[in-house]
Formats: sequence, C-alpha cells, structure tokens
Amino acid sequence: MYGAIHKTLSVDEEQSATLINSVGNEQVGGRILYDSNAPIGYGTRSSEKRRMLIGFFIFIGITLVCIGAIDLFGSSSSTSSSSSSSSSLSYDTLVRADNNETIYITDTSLMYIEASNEYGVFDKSYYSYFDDVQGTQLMEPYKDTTFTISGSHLENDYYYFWKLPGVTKEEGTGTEWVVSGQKPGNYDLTVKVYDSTGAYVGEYYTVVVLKYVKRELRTLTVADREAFLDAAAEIWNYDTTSGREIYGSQFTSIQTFVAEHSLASNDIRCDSFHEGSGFLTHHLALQNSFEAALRAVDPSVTLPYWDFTIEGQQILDEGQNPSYLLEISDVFTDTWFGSVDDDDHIADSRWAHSQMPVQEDSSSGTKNSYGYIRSYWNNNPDDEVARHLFDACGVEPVHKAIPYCGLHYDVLNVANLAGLQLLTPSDGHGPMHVQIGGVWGGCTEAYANFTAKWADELDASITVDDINDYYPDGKSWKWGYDAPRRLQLEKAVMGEYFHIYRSFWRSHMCAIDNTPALLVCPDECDLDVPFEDCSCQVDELVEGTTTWENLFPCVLNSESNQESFKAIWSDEMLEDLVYFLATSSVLEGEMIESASTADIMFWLIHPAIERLVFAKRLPLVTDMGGTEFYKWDIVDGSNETWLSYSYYSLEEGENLYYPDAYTCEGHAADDNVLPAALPLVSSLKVLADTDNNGKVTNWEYFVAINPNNMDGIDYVFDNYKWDHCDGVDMDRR
Ligand SMILES: [Cu+2]
Repeated sequence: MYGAIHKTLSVDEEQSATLINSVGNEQVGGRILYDSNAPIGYGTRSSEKRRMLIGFFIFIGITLVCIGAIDLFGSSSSTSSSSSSSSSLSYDTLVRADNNETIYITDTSLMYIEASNEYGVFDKSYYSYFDDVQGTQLMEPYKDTTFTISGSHLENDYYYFWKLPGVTKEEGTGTEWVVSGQKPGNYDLTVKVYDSTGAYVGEYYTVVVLKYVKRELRTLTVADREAFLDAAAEIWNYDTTSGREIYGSQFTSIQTFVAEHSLASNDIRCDSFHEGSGFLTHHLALQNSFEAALRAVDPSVTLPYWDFTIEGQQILDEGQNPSYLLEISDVFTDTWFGSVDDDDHIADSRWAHSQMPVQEDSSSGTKNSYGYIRSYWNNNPDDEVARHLFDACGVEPVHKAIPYCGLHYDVLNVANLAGLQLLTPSDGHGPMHVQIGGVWGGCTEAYANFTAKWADELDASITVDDINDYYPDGKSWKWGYDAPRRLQLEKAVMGEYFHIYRSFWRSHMCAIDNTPALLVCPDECDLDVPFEDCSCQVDELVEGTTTWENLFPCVLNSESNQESFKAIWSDEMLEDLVYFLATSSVLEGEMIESASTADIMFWLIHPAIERLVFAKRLPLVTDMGGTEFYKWDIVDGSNETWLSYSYYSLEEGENLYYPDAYTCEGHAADDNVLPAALPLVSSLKVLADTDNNGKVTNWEYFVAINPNNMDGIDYVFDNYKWDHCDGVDMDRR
C-alpha cells in the first residue's frame, strides 16, 4: 500500500533557466525550487550558490505515493517538542500533498536549523566550506547534538520530520531533534514540513559535517577531560603488542613512540626529525599517530591543545620569570599531567612515576650507558621520566620565555611556508621543551665553581668606549654595559646547554677540525653505578689532544656570538668555560632530549603549533587578538613551497672528516613523514597517500592537512581566537 514510484528529474542549465522563466520555479539537479506559490520560504538561491548546490546535492527520486498524508499524522503533529512518531510512520512514506514535487525551504528568515551540543553552537566563521551549502552544520562524533528549527514560521502549527541517513537510522519529529553520530564525514540532513492539516509544505535541506573538535584543554568539560586522560593513560599502560590485542592495530604504546622518535633523532650524523625542514610535518604526524592510539582506546576522544601563550602572556605582563608558570597554570597538577617532586619525578596524576623504556635491541631505540632509551649524551640512570623544571645547571633559563602572544604572532606573520618551517620549532614552542626538561647533574656544581672563580669579571660593567675599542668596526652590541659577561653566560651558554652538550657529541658539525664524536660516554654502566662515575665528557680535551679553541664553535654556533665573547672575555676565562662545559656530567629531563615523547607533556605542546599552521592557511582567519597578520594565497599553492633545509646534510668536501656528500633523510619533501611502525589515523592515511604507494611523505602530509577542505581531515579547532592577546603590542619582548 505504501509502494512508491521513484522518479528523478534531471535537466540541464538551459532547461532550468527556461523553467524558471516560464513558471517562476528553479530546478536544480532534479529538484525543483519554488520561487512563488509556496506557503513558506522558497528556493531563491543566487546562481553562484546554485552551481555549488548542483555539484553537491545527491539526487533523490521524487516520491509518488498514493495515500493521503492526513491520516498518517494521527496525534503526533505537535510542533513544540521532539515527540515520538507513530510507529507506522517513516520519512519515506510521508507524502507531499501537492503535485509530487519537492519544495525546498531556503528562506532562512522563515526557517533555519542550528546544531548545538554541550559546548554550545560551534563557531563556523573560520571555515568557508560551511557556506558551500546554506545552513551547513557541524556535529561531533559520539556527542549528543541537538538540532533545532527556528524562524518566523514557528507561529504556524507545522509538523517536522527529520532524517540524517548514514548517521542514524532513527528519524525524528518536532522542532528539536537530538541525535548522535560516529563516523566522520558529510551527511545530508532533510526536514520535511507539513502543516497542521497534514498538507505538505516543503523540505529543508542542508549538510551536516561530522568532525572532531580540538579544544583548548581548559575549556573541556570534566567528562571530556577525564575521557581524554583515561584514553591517553592507556598508551602508557600497555606495550604495543598487548595494546593492539585489546584496541586494534591503530593502537601504539608509548614505548614504541619513544623508540621511534629516538631512532629518528639519535644517529650521530643526522637527526631526521629535528634541525631541518621535516620538523613541522614529522611532529604533526606523530601527534596524529598518538591521536590514532587515543581513538583506538576511546573513539569519542580527540587530542586537545594547550595554548601556553595564555600563561606566557600573563608572565610577560607581570614581569615574571618562566617558573611563574607553575603558580598560574593547572597543567602541572594532579588534575592534568602531574606535579613534580624533589626527585624530578612526576608525583601524581595518571602519569605518576612514569617509567622509562629500556632498550631491548637495536630496533627498540637508542640507549644511554645505563640501557635506557635516552639520548646517547644523557647518562641519566633514573628509571622514571624526569622533569627538571625551569633549571639549567643552577640557572633559570629566563631568556627562554614561555611563548607569549608576540612570539606566536611572529609565527603567524611569516611570509611563506619556509617561515613556518623555521619558526615553529623555536618561537612556536622550543622553550617549553627546555623549561620542562631541564639540565642538571655535575654541571650544577661546575657552574657554581666557575661563576665563583670568575665573579669579578662576570659582574664587571664595561663602557661604551670599551665596546668601541673591542669593536672598532662598529658592530652592533646587544649585551648592554652592566655585567654583560654574566648576561652572555646565562643567555647564550646556560640557556643553550642542552644544545651544546649534544654538539660536543656531533662535533664533526662544529669543531674546527671536524673531528666527530668528541663527547664520549661509557659503553655500559651498571644501574648501581652513580651517574658521576658514568659520565660523558670530551676525553680529548682532558687528555690534551684537542683544544678549547677547536671546541669553541660547539659552544657558540653563531659567529657574531663567538666574536662578542672573544671581544670581552679573556682567553683564560673562555678556556675555563669550555672545559667545564665539556667535562662536567650532565643529566637532562626527557622533554629536552630525544626521549621527549615519554613525557605526556610532549603530546600537549605540539597541537598549539598545528593550530597556528591552520590559522595561517585559513583565508578567513586574519588576526591574532585584533592584530592582523600577513596572509598568503593558498589557493594555487604558490606560497606553500617546501623549504628544503637540513642542518646535517653535507656537500662534497664540506667536512674534513666526512668528505663525501651526505644527505640527512627526513628533511626533504619526499621523505617519509613517519617511520612504518607508527600508523596515522587511517582516514588521513588514505587522504594523504595520493600516489597510493602505501607511504606518506612530508609533502603529502602537509597537503592532506589543509584545513580548508570539507572532505579533508576529520577534525577542526574550536576557534582561532586569542582573547588574551587583545590589544597586545605584538612587538613587545
Ligand atoms: Cu617539540
């Protein structure tokens, strides 16, 4: 009895124009849009919008049914609530009471639909694709979404029948409909409207985009925060094999992340993930692999971001040091990622006393002398993840400011992709690694001894005349006149100690004679050997087979710094400096070295970078807290050109010790974005692997995460607002 005849009308544009002209109706892709004679709102769309609609609308046959509508409505014609429908009723069996044509309701002053959830209505204003089809809505996976019909028609006693195929088989009635979906994608939402007599009025149509929303972690509901923390903790609770048995192949354990990040970073000749063009894409892809693991555990979860510039700007405004972060942020508390005890261990939270993985074989990461997967140069015997907050051998690295508005503005204001590639590791977030990781060990005492011995010189002021004497050619002087040597020491040396120590190991890149591996660590140390007796040092300096001058460029890699130090430091001071740096034992917190992924904080600081990259690529995002930044035209990709840069690659003859040309894998556009052991979210893998060769390159990854594509990545950021940057002078440092 409900048998229906489906018929699809299709006309070309010319016919369509004829139709419009002759009868005042528009026909789009087999669907007729009434210009007049419709009881409410009608299909007046601009021709531009219509073209988009033609491309988008799926054809739905015009249903002809042979029964009247009135009987079907029964008592469920209430328009004021989401009352349930009669069991015999379904969207497809409802009929139009007119002459078998679909009437589209497009006048939004009369009727519009809005989606909201516990976070309110999503701010679609940053993403232009929401305008492709009028009224397009966002829905989040696994969250109850309330669709609401509003508009002036509400005074009519209409009846609404909702349908969202692919998301739910359930159909709804009323002015409000609560529904929940799971699989990211684009879906067609239709609402058929009938009047109180059961006569067909028309049909509202729009698109629902189902994507995850990444939120600033402090804005999460308690339930979402707990769900995220619970899912993330599982990554620390299982190894990859047992985790995959429970959660499937998209799960990866933290041991594997640590091992793979370590393998990619710790070759003496090449750091594939850092200090080259691949940093940005490698780290965004790592984060996506972490997201894959999160979703394997709990598909409702997405990785949030920590906008640390909220704290960074407050610290700048109040004239405080980076360690003030602890006083103003909840991040290092039991609620989130754990406070830190006097042993530099995580004291509470789900990450309390996180363990460091041990190297099992050469494929499971690179080890230090104690066998832990840490950097070669970091001889920390601790079996726990270490956070040595805000300290480098007794000096707070005050010049490594927690990034504030001006620094992230600089990232947003770059002229091209090369600028993003270069600034995101440093101004974007670098200080977070330094401040959370920290440096200590024997260097703390060595530094104290050095500064005590040379206190008079370090605290001595110098005059403008002195500088002119030292710099007869009038080079710019940035160290001031009040104790400039101490400033140089604290800023250029201690603030970069982690970097310097690593450079002593990769000494072929900095030593004047290109000798490699000058920093030497014991092959193995038993766990009961204290770190002081198992330390790395530059043996050749102790033995007198190399000189402080040979190592000096490893301490200060910029020539201008080398010159300014040499100008006002005596040779005796410089020799003493290089000696203490190269011979005192050094321990590093995880965040500052190649096992950084072991600390949950690693995973919270990179999403803020991705948000900046997206802000840069979205044409509708044009300012940071009211200050406009430079936009590039991404439409033709002309300003998105891969900067091919690697600190480690060598030209033929450039290096005395390694005279052959050498390329550091990982920094080129066509190099793999991740090692094979780390899966991307599977839909992103499909999206990115455009040549279908099973691998995703740096460039393919960057192209795939273009946030302008509705059919692209399955997540958005909640907003691109920086309220804490309103009215901030972006040049202030
Ligand atoms: Cu990082």
